[in-house]
Amino acid sequence: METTTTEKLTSQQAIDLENKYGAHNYHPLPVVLSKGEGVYVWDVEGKKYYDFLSAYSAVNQGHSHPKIVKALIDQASTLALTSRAFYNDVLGAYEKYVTEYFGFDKVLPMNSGAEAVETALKLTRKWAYEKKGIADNEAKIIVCENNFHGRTTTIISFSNDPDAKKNFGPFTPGFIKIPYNDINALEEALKDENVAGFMMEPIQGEAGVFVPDEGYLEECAALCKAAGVLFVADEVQTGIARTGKLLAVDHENVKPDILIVGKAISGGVYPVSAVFADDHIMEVIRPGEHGSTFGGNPVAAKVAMAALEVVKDEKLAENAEKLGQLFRSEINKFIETNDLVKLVRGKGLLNAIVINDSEDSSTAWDICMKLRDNGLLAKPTHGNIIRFAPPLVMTEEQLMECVAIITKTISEF
Ligand code: IF1
Repeated sequence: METTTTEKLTSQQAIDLENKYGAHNYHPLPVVLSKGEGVYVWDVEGKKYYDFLSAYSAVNQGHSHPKIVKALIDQASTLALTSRAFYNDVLGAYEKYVTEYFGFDKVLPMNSGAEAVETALKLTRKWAYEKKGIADNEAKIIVCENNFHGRTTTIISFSNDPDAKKNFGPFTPGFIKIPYNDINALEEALKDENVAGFMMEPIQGEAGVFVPDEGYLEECAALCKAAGVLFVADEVQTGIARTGKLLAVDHENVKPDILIVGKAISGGVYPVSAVFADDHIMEVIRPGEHGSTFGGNPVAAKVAMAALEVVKDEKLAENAEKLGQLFRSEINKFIETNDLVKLVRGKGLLNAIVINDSEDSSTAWDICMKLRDNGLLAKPTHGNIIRFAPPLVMTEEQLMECVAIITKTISEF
């Protein structure tokens, strides 16, 4: 099949190209997208869909938000990349804007979520040696079972997902795993003098949108403070208004010692991530000790400022809170009439339903295939759990239409 990259591809041609020339590191739902705008995406045949995945919560502001795309085009046409070997006229302004926006003294700009998580781990360890006085190479970081923090070798070292770690060893030592949402387990683990930090997701996304008990975050923060251990919140997926507040920790008035954000900080227009901390922590990183070619580049900086302005201007957190309540109440009504859905859970517009079938059944996948036919795109996280996370710009009318599509589709099973 001779296909130049310019002529219009059919869906099958596009799939065949990916299959032949791309690593098979994903198993995508068979739909080939070619356009995105707001809450909608279109496939190459022109069929329109509601996007209920939002690129794993990276396009909270809606696909290709005009204000964010304009920031990208304007800066890319002016000065795209200087590296940090030199200063530029954008980075400092961005660092001021974004540290005030999230309430921290300093930011260390990176690109992907995993890079920001790795940065936070290195920062936590360095702080432990230089400020807490833990013996060299003895620092330990507590993490939660069923975590997802990215795909680098160190990060999968503390994963318990066999698919994420099989045959990628040897692994990085220095991590202690405890059950999620178990404050006693954290209290116990904190007795180890060599603990430097506790890193967690305020809601476990990939595990299946597990929302911890009310007060869990506050108790974690208090125990870490009492133990002289850094509380590290990974808000790569839960941040940027997704759960009905700017950050998921804001539901409990908790300020982590280190905050990690990614994904929607750029509105899905450009890879941007960031690590925030106050001076007494961030000062342990000195010139030449950490960095990245694209970290904090002028395009990333302008795009992120535009994306964060949209969050405030369009009141996305408030909208996510309101529509999330509506979504869960509508699905709960449906659950009373249908035994295929066990429950719905989540916060704001980060929700998931659990299908009443075995973990290894294909029911969740089959439902997502039917949802696709009915004009809504979603994908199972694990086994029998389907995540529902539309862009936060959705209207109540659009949400109700999506609830109708979801309930009608499941009723037909
Ligand atoms: C995939 C989902 C998975 C994250 C949290 C760090 C990262 C992520 C809490 C790393 C990334 C993405 C990765 C993507 C699927 C998606 C995901 F939960 F969001 F659905 F896998 F868990 N911390 N999550 O959720 O950020 O390096 O990807 O920018 O790997 O398939 P990244």
